[in-house]
Amino acid sequence: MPAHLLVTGGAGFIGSNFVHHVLAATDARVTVLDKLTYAGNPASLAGLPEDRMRLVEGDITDASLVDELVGGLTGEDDAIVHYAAESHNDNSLNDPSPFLHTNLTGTFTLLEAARRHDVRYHHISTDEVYGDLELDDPERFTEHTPYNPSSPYSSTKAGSDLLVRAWVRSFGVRATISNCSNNYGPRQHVEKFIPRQITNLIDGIRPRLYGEGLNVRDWIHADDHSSAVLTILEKGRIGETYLIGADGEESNKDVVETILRLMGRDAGDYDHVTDRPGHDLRYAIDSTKLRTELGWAPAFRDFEAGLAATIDWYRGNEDWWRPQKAATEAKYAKAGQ
Ligand code: NAD
Ligand code: TDX
Repeated sequence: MPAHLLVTGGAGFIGSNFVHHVLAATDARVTVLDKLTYAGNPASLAGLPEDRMRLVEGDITDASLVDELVGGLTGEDDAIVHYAAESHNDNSLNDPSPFLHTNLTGTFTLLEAARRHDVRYHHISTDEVYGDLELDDPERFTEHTPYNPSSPYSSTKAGSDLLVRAWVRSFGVRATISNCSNNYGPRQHVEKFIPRQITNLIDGIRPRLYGEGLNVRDWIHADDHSSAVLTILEKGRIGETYLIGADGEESNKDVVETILRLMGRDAGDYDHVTDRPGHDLRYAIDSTKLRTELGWAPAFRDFEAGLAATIDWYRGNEDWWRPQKAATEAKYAKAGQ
């Protein structure tokens, strides 16, 4: 059990859910390193115990700051958990440059510090590194699926995973990697699919479906992602990759129709808009290794109940998302989306 974790990107969506989860489930202390980009929000960490959580505003490519923070992880089980990233595919199509800087140079900077100080490192990645599947493909992604990323975002995540593998093999860095499917839950930025549609409906705007909406994503609640990462930190084998998923495949069309129904609207009340260039068709995770080797299982098994709770969260936390909404929609409007 780690005593002290350095969580990069802890003011973002999944990182903040992990910080909440760790503080509730363990006695560990957490230092968050976050640049507070447009996607980082200190309010996501509000109310957490001050004696156990510290937020450091800074860039993961700042080698001297990273060295100082990693040098503070002195316990045998202390660890870096690396969530910080540029995370949105649509943004990566408009301007890939920050994706290379943060996702590649940032990971390199953290790995070098982990190597210098011999600190355990866990790398958070995505199923998008594997490319996409046909709708009727009976196989799902496993740890053995070849890398085949489609977008600037997913290619930089794939590159960062490969850096980790090389640092394990060449320098003996004590690292693990996890590749997770699409997350939903509280505190997700309104640029992402599910929060965008929920907050559109709150604002009286019709949901926007890219293309035909037949693309499939494999949804997992962010809290289940957190419990899986904690399990890997505690029981994972060094050098191994674990896929995280909760058997949550849904087409985008079905998700939009469910959100509309849960929000008391007609299920057909949405618009089709310009498709995403290079849009991956389907992601699907086979998480057998994580479940059988490490004994992990998701707690959120009812997607519709999880969506209903997420809708409630956005209804009850307008102060959190409102400041981002107009600028996000203005960006989409320019792209015809
Ligand atoms: P997010 O965009 O909500 O949060 C990213 C956080 O990283 C923000 O707080 C931001 O301020 C911070 N950050 C960005 N650049 C930084 C830098 N240079 N230095 C320090 N901090 C910086 O992203 P998210 O959706 O929470 O994703 C978190 C991680 O999980 C990413 O690595 C992403 O690839 C991975 N992931 C996401 C999903 C998903 O469904 N969202 C699925 C699988 C994996
Ligand atoms: O308005 C929209 N309409 C729409 O149809 C938006 C914003 C998205 N979509 C579609 C595109 C995707 O098929 O919904 C699906 C989900 O879109 P995003 O929320 O942008 O997620 P995705 O591109 O699947 O990537 C997400 O999951 C994997 C995260 O953003 C990544 O960080 C993670 O690696």
